[in-house]
Amino acid sequence: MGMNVTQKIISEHLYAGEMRQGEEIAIIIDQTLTQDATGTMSYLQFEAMAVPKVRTKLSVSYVDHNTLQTGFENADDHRYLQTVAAKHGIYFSRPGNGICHQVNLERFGVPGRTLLGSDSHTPTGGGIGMLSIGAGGLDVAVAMAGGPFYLTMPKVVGVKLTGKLSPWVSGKDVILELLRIMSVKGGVGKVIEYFGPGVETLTVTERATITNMGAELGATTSVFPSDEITRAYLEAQDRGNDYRELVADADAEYDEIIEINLSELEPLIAQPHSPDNVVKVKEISGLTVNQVAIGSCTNSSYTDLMRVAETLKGKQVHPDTSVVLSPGSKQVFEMLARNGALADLIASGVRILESACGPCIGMGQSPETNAISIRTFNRNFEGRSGTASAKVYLSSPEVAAAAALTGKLTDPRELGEFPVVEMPEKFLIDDSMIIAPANDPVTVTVTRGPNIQPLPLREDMPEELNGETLLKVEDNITTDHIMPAGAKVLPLRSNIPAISKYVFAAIDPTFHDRAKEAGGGFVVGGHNYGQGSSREHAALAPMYLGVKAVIAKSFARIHRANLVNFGILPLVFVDEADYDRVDQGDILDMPVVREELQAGKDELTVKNVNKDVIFSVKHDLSPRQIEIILAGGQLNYTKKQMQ
Ligand code: MIC
Ligand code: SF4
Repeated sequence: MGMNVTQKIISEHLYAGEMRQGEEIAIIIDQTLTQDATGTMSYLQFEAMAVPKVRTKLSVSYVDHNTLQTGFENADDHRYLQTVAAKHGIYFSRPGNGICHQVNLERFGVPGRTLLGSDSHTPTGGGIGMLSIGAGGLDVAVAMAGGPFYLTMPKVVGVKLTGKLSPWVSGKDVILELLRIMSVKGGVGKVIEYFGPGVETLTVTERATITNMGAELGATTSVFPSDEITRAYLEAQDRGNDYRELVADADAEYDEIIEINLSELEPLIAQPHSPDNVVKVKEISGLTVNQVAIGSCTNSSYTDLMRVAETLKGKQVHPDTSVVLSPGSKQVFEMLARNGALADLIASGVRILESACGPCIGMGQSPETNAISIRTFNRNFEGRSGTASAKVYLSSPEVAAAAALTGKLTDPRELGEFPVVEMPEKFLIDDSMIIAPANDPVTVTVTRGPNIQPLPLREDMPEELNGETLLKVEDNITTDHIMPAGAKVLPLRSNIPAISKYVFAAIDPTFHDRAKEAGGGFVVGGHNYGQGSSREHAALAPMYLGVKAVIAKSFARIHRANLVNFGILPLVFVDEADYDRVDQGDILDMPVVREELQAGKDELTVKNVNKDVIFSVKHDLSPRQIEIILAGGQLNYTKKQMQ
C-alpha cells in the first residue's frame, strides 16, 4: 500500500517503535527551533546535559516574544540566549529579525525533514512539507542533545481540497472552516494532511497560515505536500537546492477524510473566546470595532501585508479604530519599506510595531475596556490580550483591513475590487541578523544576568500521593489560564520561583499561596486540559508549588507531555461521572501509587477521603514515561540513565 506524506516522513525518521496508530514511536529530529520565552529554560536544560555542541542538522534560537524591554529581565535573557547559542553550535536570530515560525519558513525550512520547536505553532513549517512539531523546551533540549522525540503514532486525517478561493477569501478562512468542523479538541492524536486538486491553488504562505493554526485543533501537526509551488517559493528565497518533491502516493490512505471546497468558502471569523467559535463575517457584520491588530505567526507574510497595504492605500483608517501592524520578519518589513507599502500604511494611520509577536502574546497594545478587537492571530482566549473584558475575534488580514477602514465588522467583498498581490520572484535576502555559532566556542563565556535562575527539580516520586484538591476547573482550560503570559509575567520566564506566583492567577489569585501552604496537592480538570501553548512553565511552576497529579477528563498533547517531563502525573477519570464527585478542598489519597505504576497497572485507585469513596483513574503512560514519572521528571531520568 502507498504512503501519505506524513507516513513517508515518519518512516524516514523512525528511531523506535512501530508505525501503528496509538503506539509510542520515536523519531529523529533534523532541526530545532526555540523562542526566547521558552528558550531560556530549554537551554538551561540543554546545558545540564553537558553536551558541548548540538547534534542536529540545524538548531536556531529566535528572540521574538519578550522584546518589550520594560526592565533588565528580557535583555538579560537575550544576552544569555545569544552567548549560549554561540557556545553550543546554535544559530541566533536577533530580536528584530522576526517571528520564529515566519523566519524559519523563509530561511531554513526543508521539505521532508523533521523540525521540533519549543512553541506550539511550530507546525507552520508544514506549509513547506516539513513534519514540524511543537513540544516543551525539555523535549527540544533532548533533541538538540541528539536524542529522539517520542510521540504517539497519530491518525492521519486527509483534508481534500477542491476548487479555488474566491477574491477576498484566503488561507485563514480555510483553517477557520476546519476549526468550525473539528473544534479545538478535534485534532488531538491526529496529523492533518492536505491533498487534492485545491492544494496547487494555494501559495506556500497560505499553506503555512493553515498549518500554523492547525495547532488550535489540538493536532500533533499539519502538513502540505511539497510541489512546484514549494519549489517556486524556495527558489524565490534563493534556496532552490533545498527543494524536494514530496507528495502522497496515488494509493495512499487516510484514517479519515474531510472535504473542503475552496470555491464555496466565504470570509469567516472566530468569535470570543475560542478559535473554533466560527461564523461567517456577514452573519455578524456591523459590530463596532475598537481595535484591529494585524500580524502574528499566522498572518504576517509579505503577501498578507501587501494586500492590507493595497486595501488601505490612499485611504484613512476609521477615526474610532486603533490599527496596529507587526510584520512577520525583517525580510517582510524591509521589502514593504523599500517598495513604498510601508509609507502607504503609515499614511493611512496604521501604527507600525516591530517585527515580533507583540500584541498576540499581550506584549503591549492591550485594547480598551470592553473593546472589540479584530486580530489576524490564532488565539482569542479570554484575557490573553491583556484586557480582561476585551472581546477578541480572529480573522484574515482581508477582513481586518476592511474593519480598519469602516470601523465596523465588514465583509471585505463589499470593498469592491480585490487587490491581486503575487509572490515576488525574488525575496530580499539578507541574513545579517542571524548570527552563526562561534568557530572557537571555548572563547565564549555564557552570560547569566540576575534574571536567569537555576532550574528547580523534583525528587523521586514517593510511595504515596496524598493532598488537597487545590483547584477544580472546567473543560478547555488553556495554558494561558494555568500560566498567563503578557508584559508583566513573561519577563519572569527564566525565574520559576518568581513566575510561580501567577499560576492560575486569572482563575483564582489565591492559588499560589494556598498551594504553598498545603504543601502542594491535586488539580482536577475537564476535557482538553492544557490546550494551547507549549509553555512548560505551565507544568514547571505547578511542580514547584507541589502539584502532584492532575486528574482530568482528557488532556492536550503538549501539556500532557510537559506534565510527565516535570514529574506531575497526568491522570484521566475512567468514569467521567467521577469528576462530579470531587470538589475543591477534598483530600485525595493514592496510598500505593508507586507500587501500582511499577507493577504496570493501567488503572490506579484514588480515595476521596472527605467523601469516603474510591474511584479509578487511568494514566496511558508508556513504560518509558512511567520511568520518567518515578524518577521525578525527565532530567532526573536522563541523569540516571547517563550514570
Ligand atoms: C503562544 O502563542 O501562546 C506562545 C507564547 O507562542 C506559546 C509559547 C510560550 O508560551 O512561550 C506557544 O504557543 O507555545
Ligand atoms: Fe508569537 Fe503569537 Fe505566534 Fe505565539 S502565536 S509564536 S505569541 S505570534
